[in-house]
Amino acid sequence: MSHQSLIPQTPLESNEHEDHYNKICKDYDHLMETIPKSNGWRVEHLYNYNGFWINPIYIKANLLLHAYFKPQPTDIFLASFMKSGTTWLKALIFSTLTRHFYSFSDHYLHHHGPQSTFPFLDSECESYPITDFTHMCSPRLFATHFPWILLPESMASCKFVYLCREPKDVLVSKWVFMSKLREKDLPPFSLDEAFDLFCKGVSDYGPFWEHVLSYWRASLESSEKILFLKYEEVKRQPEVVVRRLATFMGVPFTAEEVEKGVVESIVKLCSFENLSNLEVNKKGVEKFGKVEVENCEFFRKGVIGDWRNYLSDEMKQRIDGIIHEKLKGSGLIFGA
Ligand code: PAP
Repeated sequence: MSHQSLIPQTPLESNEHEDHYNKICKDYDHLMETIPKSNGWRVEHLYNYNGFWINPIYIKANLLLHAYFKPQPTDIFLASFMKSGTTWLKALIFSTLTRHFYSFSDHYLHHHGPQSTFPFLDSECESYPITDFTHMCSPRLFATHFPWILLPESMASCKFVYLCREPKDVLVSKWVFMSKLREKDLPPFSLDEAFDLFCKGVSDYGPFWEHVLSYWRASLESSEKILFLKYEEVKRQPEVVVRRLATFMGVPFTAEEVEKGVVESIVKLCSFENLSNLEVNKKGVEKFGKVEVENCEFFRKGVIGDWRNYLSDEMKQRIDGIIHEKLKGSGLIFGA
């Protein structure tokens, strides 16, 4: 037993901890009474916290994240707006980083859902004390849906992979997902309502365009720290993206690995067709804080352009017009 562990925690120290946490709770209660709220997708209301529409649970989580999360310089964060393809990128990043530990014929991902490979920071910080991540090996992988500007400055020295996706596909994917998870005592949530809210910027972690732009601008300022990816480019050239990811994370593929087809094996392992047909992703369940989600909900169609089956021409024009206006001058275009 170390000398340190023989020293009891003094009452003063524990009071200080408690005071600090109580202050956060007070700040949170005050916020809930003062900041604007609007209709939610899964829960009754979203609140406008520093310009972003956030589920109240994650506002509290954000306060706790700022107060207690201790990033390490080697941490790698996967950030995305909901339904941009996070599950896919989790699988690709995890299997790239761990390629020397698992065989492709009997892989971790054959038995565990991709969600399990990255703690979801937003849920892990939901309650006090927040999860202690000190047991995780380096590099630690975390996922978050928080926009760049809602993250503590201490995280800016870490590496981020940001994944975005064409907004009409995001909207449809999110509406289907959130409708399924919607709290049972709430009225049904129509696509028309979801569409209108999305166009007004009101959806979890929205406005969509502010979320994407927050990381886009940060990536322009520090491209060695933030790798900005698009779902559509991963679809088009998965091998190229996997090689970029590996280099970005500091574990580039050797010529021998390339020769042996390791990149192709990773892409195949993580493909929609492969993952969505695994037993674990058909039957398994993942817990995010208090919310349980069946793994199959993270695999719907996995295609580009499914919005055409849901949105009218008029809806397309309205959303395209908004996105065009919001992204004007940023240099960012979707789907390319
Ligand atoms: P999350 O925000 O809840 O984590 P996320 O994984 O980002 O969800 O998005 C899910 C979308 O990615 C789904 O899109 P869809 O509704 O348009 O079908 C899902 O099908 C898609 N997806 C999941 N895994 C893959 C994959 N391996 N390849 C391509 N798309 C995938």
